[in-house]
Amino acid sequence: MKRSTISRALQYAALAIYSAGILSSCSSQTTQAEIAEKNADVAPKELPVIEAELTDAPNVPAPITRKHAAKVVVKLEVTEVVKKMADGVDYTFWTFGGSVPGKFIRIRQNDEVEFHLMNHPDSKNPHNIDLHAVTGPGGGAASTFTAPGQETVFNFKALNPGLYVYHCATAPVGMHIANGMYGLILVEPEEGLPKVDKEFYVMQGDFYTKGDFGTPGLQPFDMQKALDENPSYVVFNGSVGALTGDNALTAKVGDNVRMFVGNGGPNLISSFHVIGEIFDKVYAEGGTTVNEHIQTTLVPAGGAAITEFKADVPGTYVLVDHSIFRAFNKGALGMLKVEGNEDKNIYSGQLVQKIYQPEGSTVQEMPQSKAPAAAFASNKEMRLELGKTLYAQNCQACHQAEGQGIKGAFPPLAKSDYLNADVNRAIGVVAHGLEGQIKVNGELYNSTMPKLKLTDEEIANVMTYVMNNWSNKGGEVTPDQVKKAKTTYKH
Ligand code: HEC
Ligand SMILES: [Cu+2]
Repeated sequence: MKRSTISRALQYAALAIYSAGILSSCSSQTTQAEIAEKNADVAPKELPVIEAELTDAPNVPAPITRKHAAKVVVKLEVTEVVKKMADGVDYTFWTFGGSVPGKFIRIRQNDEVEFHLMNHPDSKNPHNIDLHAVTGPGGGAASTFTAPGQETVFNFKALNPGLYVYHCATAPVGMHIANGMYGLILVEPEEGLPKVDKEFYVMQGDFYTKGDFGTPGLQPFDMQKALDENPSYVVFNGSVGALTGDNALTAKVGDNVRMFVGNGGPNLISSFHVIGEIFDKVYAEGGTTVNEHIQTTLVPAGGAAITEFKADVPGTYVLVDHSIFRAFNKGALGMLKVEGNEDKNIYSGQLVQKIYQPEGSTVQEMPQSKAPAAAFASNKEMRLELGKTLYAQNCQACHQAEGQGIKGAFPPLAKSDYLNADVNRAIGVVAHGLEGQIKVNGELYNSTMPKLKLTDEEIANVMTYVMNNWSNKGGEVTPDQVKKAKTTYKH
């Protein structure tokens, strides 16, 4: 606040000097451009014209280094595309630029933007855009109603710095947003943002599908669930797993990491948190107020925040909406993998590990699975098919989409030596739950696997699926085998 007031005062002073004819041969181009800017009413302005670099999440365009305003041309194309929502689950997303969230737009305060909205000829619906960075009716929506195969253009001046959401505002607005029509536009302050080592684009959204979480196939939009604000999916960057496993964000120890975090909604408010980190800085609500030492920051629907922290120690840091069922059961989970040297002063790792078992400790129970009871497999092919869905619904939240697990918390099922050494013992684990220490692929786990109320048939299907994926040893598990294994491995 203070800095920009000072810089503005300096500009006005420069302007006064310029007008008085004292500063006749101004040496810096920057100052001249800024003066031309402030002098807009008097002299016609000649801003340099630049085409904006647009990026797909999690990438962010390069920081702006120019010290003057520009005329920035933004060309954004709307497409309606079928893409992955989760493994085996597809959805028809409506997008600004081909993916969810829409392209990241980066401009500078006082830039003049010439905004082009193109709607692909193959689209089935008209669309428009409301940019929260725009001062004017509808944030641009009033000027950009665009039918398939059409293009509209309007200009705006970026008066306020900050991180802003943009979204479609065509009726039914809720449905356009629910289908993924949102993204972020950053208006850098004139003095720029402090330099950091890594910048990422992360945007949350809630999705409403006819089938519940994990139900395979192309899923249609469910208006009733949207009205009830009861999403089947809550995800970062448009799909379950968009930021996990091979798609995880990466950084090195010592990096200052900045995340531009947005929330498209349409309904939910995000309690954005990174497990194992503290935000050194949060630009609250994407504005200029900086809060320090924040654990969880609230990102409203249609709002944003800029978070920053230094990656002090290596490890996998998990991005979540801390409304935690959304993270572990609806997809709102991402990862930042930090590589580099340990610092035992900051984090020691486990120092002690021993049995603590007071009386009466029991294995937890989980509610009944939602798999259709009628599903019955008569051969291995069907088992694999049904098992895949059962896995997505009952196991994936912990053991992860590719069975890779989460180090230190959930053991891998992929290439698991524990599993492959004795399938019947593993069936016992699925049937009865498990607590106490086990070693999987050289790593110790001492946690609790809940008892899942699955039928023998369901266990046979899910175990067949697990055994035939991720480099496990294959084979078919039958309900009869489950029945026997359950009694052999009872604890
Ligand atoms: C709530 C989290 C959770 C869910 C859901 C879950 N597991 Fe586990 N699972 C665990 C944990 C934790 C362990 C290790 C338990 C321990 O440390 O004693 C484990 C252990 C296992 C093991 C033995 C270790 C290994 O890696 O081979 C198998 C096999 C297994 N789970 C299969 C499944 C299957 C199949 C499902 C779904 C039907 C499932 N689990 C659902 C948390 C879970
Ligand atoms: Cu739209």
